[in-house]
Formats: sequence, C-alpha cells, structure tokens
Amino acid sequence: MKEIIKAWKHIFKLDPDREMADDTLDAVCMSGSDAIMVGGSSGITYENTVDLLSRVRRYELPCVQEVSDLSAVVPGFDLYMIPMVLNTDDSRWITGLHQAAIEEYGYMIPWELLVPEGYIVLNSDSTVAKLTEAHTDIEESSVTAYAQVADKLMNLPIVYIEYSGTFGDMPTVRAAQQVISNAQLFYGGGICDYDTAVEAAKVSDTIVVGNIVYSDLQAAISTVKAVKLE
Ligand code: 1GP
Repeated sequence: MKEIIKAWKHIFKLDPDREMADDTLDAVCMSGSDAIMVGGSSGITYENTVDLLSRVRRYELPCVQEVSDLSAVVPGFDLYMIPMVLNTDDSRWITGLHQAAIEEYGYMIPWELLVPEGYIVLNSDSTVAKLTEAHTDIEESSVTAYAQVADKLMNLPIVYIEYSGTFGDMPTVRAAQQVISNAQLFYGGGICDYDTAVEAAKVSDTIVVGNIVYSDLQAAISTVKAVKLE
C-alpha cells in the first residue's frame, strides 16, 4: 500500500475542524487529485476525523490520516502519515511523542500502514511552526542539510517542506530537491491557483493543497489540472 504514494503528484489536505459542504467535498474528491490527507495542527478530534473519513470514503481515491494528536487516530484510513519535525530543538516533535505513543500503544500499531515524514517547517506564522518552535529563519544551506538528514541519515521516505499558509521560496525547495536521493519531496504552502501549482510542481514530487479549498474551490480544482498536465 505504501508504494502507491510514489505515484502521487497532488494531494488535497482537508482539516476535520473546518466545515465543508457536500458539494464542495464532491468536487474535491472528483477533481482527479491523487489522494485526500486528513489532518491539521489544531482542533482535531476523534469525532470530527471519523466524520470526515466517512464522507471521503464514498469516493474511490485513497484517504490517509496525518497524525497530529493521538486521541484522534481513527481506524480505517489507507495509511497513517507520521510527521517528524526536523528543524526544532524540541525533541518531542522529532521522536519524543512518537516514543511515548509506541510505549503505550505499540502492540496495536499497524506498522505496515505507517509512513514517516521528515518535516522542514519554514513559515514562522504558521500554527505548526509556533507549536513546534521550529527554526524557520534558516539559510538555504541549512534547509538542504535537513533534507539530507531526512533522506540520507534517517532514510525517511518523505521529506515535507512545509510553508503552510504562505507560498514558499521555490529556489530553496529546488535546492532541497537537488540533494535528495531517495525520498519523495512533498511541498505544501500557499498554493492558491494554477500558476502556483505549476511552480511548486516543478521543484517537488508531490504538491499538497490545503487552505484554498475553503476559500476558492475553482482555484483549488485548477491546481490538479496544473499538475496532471505537466
Ligand atoms: C498544510 O502544506 C499544507 O499542511 C498546505 O498548506 O494550507 O497553505 O495550502 P496551505
């Protein structure tokens, strides 16, 4: 199952804490995107996650959960994405919470469904940056070094450059792409239309589109076309 991720060029990330009308969800799930990722940095509960999963399950595309809160882990997703934030000094976000989760729930973890992601968080205003106290003001050389830690030392299958809420610095993302040997490069943050999707897709393997779904559905749908026509 994990292998299917390699073919993904486009993911919609949906926040269970935000309202989405049925016709909007229908358009998102029928857009041609490769997968739905359910997750967010705040307000995620078991109940709102179950609700969103059950609604997305009416459609054929894969649905994965990005785990940010243990109390909201819901059975029935195709895969579970496990973020490890690399550019923080707070080891809880790198291995600490993971260790605690395994100590408590290790006996019931479906390991074959877990996919770790090496996160490099670069927008200081984002909730995730504040929560994890990520060092966002770093040089390109520092970003590429983190990318290599994830790819070459930790052998993580995914490096995720996260600018959530703002469109990132594409030369920096490209620099990371150039030093990665095996990992798949996810880019997320501020993709808001066809053109930004094209730009981001040029420097990454997979683009993740979030916020725009909630404010401009047609623009969000156009990001799929941008990637599929590439
Ligand atoms: C958030 O990377 C995703 O985790 C997408 O970011 O919401 O800015 O599109 P946006």
